[in-house]
Amino acid sequence: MIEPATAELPTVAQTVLELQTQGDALTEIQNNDLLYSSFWANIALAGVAILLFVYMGRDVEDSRAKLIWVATLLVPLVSISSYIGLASGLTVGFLEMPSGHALAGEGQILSPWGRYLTWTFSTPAILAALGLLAGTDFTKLFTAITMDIAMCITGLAAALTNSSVLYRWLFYGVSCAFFLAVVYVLLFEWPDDARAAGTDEIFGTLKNLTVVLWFGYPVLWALGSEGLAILSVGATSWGYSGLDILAKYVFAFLLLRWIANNQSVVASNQPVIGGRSPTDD
Ligand code: RET
Repeated sequence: MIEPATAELPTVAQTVLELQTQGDALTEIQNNDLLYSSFWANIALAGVAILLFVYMGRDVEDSRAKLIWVATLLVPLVSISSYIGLASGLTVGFLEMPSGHALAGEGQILSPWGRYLTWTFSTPAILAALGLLAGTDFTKLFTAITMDIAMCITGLAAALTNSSVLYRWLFYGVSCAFFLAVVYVLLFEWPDDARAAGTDEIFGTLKNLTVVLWFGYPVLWALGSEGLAILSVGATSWGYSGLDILAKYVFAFLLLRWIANNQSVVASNQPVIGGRSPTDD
């Protein structure tokens, strides 16, 4: 009795799934030179960065300096995993865009959603390194990191929502609000902490680099294939890969070089957990 219904189901499911297998994603990625190179440039760079950063940290002895080094090393480690996920098709899907979106009615649009997911791990590592460098307290570190994770998850939601264009932008707006909370901590809370910790010079450089580059991501989202689709899927992907190269590898290199030469400065600060010491006041 139920046979006719169940017999029909696989046909429908198959039709949907056939368009969405990892193999199809891989073929589409490999056929798009711009997209494929944007992934592989980062895999190669992350590999080189991991080796270089391990080497640069070889003489770091102090436990506080080591913690900053591990947080920084996590950035290319997460990145290489993230980009292998994208290049292989594992974390790439196809979406029909809702009406009102520039790509509505153009069939299945490739969505590299794995990016937003893996930022959930890489961006907290960047903020942990920066917060530890500034010698901030647990409350501010917790605030920055949780707001940042919320930004990434709601960014992922914005990219994957395809019921309505309005809801895509609503998630985008919520993600931007979380982002502003992160920017607030970076611009108005941590500089004072860094001054007290004696790390203000390097912190200032890294803070400026971070704030300027991080603003590029929401702008790119809005202009790219997920948003207004002024840029193609491949161009959007290269945009993110370019920002990633500067925001991750240049950032991490500058930080590690400084840490390797100034261990005693960070070592003299009190641990983040447990708040500030009386000497900080
Ligand atoms: C999205 C879209 C929604 C609005 C905002 C975004 C911000 C993303 C940022 C990403 C930073 C990523 C980095 C990755 C390094 O591994 C999600 C694009 C505000 C700021 C630095």
